[in-house]
Amino acid sequence: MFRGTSLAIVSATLIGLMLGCSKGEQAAPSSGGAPAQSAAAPAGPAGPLGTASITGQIKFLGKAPENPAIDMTEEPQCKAKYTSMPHQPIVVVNPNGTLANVFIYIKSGLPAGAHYAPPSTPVELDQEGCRYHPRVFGIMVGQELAIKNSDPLLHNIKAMGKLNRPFNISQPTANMTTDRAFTASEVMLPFECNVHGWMHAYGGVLPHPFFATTGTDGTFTIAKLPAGTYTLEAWHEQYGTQDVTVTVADNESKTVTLQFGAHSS
Ligand SMILES: [Cu+2]
Repeated sequence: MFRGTSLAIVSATLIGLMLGCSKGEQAAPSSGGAPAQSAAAPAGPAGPLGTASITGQIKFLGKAPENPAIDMTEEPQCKAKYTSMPHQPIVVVNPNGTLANVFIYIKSGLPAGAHYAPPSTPVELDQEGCRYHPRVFGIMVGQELAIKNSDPLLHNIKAMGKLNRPFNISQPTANMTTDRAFTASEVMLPFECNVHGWMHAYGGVLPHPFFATTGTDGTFTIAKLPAGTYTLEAWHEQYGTQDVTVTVADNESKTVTLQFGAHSS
């Protein structure tokens, strides 16, 4: 899955803590005890939500590598959507020096046996301009993934899970949507297009709602956590993973800064 064999030297720093400040931006299932709609959701009491949160930023060290260009000559309808040669969005460094498309999630520390019902809203994975949008995303076990084709041409999406059953779906025309869901946790589950070799996406499938993906400001928020000690993992498709342990109390918000960087050699 990873493109580089040598991972960057990375460091994690706990910068400090801010009290009583929970942004609450993380998508989470309603805490109102809404009934689970998914057949994949096992019966049992709802997993605990809390008042703690972990926020942070993924910083990028060094010089951003140039991403491979995509030759879309064979697909003029996609090529026409770009004013210049598009590149694969593998290493996306934001203007503020942070890294986008990093998936951050609670790897361990939740109460054993805790069950969280997936939200009823699907995650959308769009194929537009012969690229996936988003390239990196999180989804809960049992939550619908709405796979959409916004291009007037054939895409064939292939999910290459090891813990989830692989699938291969042909979408020959525009505005087709196909729904799928996943039965097992898997970080990360790769997707690719059989027609366009440059199309790649990665989904983190989790049994709980405590995950986030960095965007244009490189920040993340994981909210509504029960008090506890957690292992937080950050994943990037080129730079691999790094873990950090964070302890939060009720009503506490801690800030974590992680650093990924281009390896120098
Ligand atoms: Cu395609």
